[in-house]
Amino acid sequence: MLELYNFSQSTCSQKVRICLAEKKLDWVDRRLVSKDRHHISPEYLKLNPNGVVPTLVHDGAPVIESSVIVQYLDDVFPDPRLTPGDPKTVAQMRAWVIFVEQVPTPAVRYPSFQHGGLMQKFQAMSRKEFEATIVRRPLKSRFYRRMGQMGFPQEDIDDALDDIRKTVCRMEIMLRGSNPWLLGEQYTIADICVAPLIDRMQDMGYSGLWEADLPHVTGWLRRMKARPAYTTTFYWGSRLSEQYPDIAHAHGEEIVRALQRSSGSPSVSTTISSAI
Ligand SMILES: N[C@@H](CCC(=O)N[C@@H](CS)C(=O)NCC(=O)O)C(=O)O
Repeated sequence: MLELYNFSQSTCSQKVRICLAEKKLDWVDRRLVSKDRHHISPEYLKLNPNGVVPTLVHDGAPVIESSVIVQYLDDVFPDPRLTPGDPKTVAQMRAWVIFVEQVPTPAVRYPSFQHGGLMQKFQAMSRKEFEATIVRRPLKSRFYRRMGQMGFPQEDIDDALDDIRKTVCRMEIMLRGSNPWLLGEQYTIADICVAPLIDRMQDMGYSGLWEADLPHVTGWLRRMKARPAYTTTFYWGSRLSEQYPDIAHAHGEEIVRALQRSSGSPSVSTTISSAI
């Protein structure tokens, strides 16, 4: 039996849900609610000591870390295969998965918390309640403390958008030529692991980070969204804008600053091999 402990709106959870849907696997949706702190309850911490979602439980055995989970699923349920056959391309895929974990995954959290309605929850708390909540996070206390109850300094948001811009520039290079997917003809874990992050940025009104000058990224996102597994994953309520309709209000100035910063960076002109 497969059980997935997840949040509907968590990008890491969405990554695993896409993979499960692509493989047409039956799974039990153990949906946790962040505001009720299910993910830091003593029972859940026994499954995932990091106090984060997702966690897959396969026949009673927990598997944690979304990138590990999708690779585990591909090992155990190889139909359809989401890993390339050629070891050199597998190495490229793994390098991309690490890049996605290190660069855009943390970056997307900054605007998500700042503009994604999540701040409202923290602003409504007393200082004492806020401290009591964040101190219980095994890995995230520093992130929450930096955010505080009033949000991140603009400099943090600008740095995060710079990292997203670097990501889409790398994707543009990977997609050049006639590649429909990031590693070529085959749709792989490389596509799955970054898709919920780009979807989130679009949902929050940041598609200006790629739409004007990175047409391959725009085409790739369209192809991703056309996949049935994608529609299953993003059921109603799993996008922030569905809960917080005001989220996508103009971020024009932030986007302009990110594009200006990126125009001086070498990312678009580098070759694919140095890009990942
Ligand atoms: N590296 C972990 C990161 C998981 C993660 O940060 N999950 C977020 C949701 S996307 C979470 O559970 N946050 C809980 C919190 O902020 O307290 C993975 O990929 O599974």
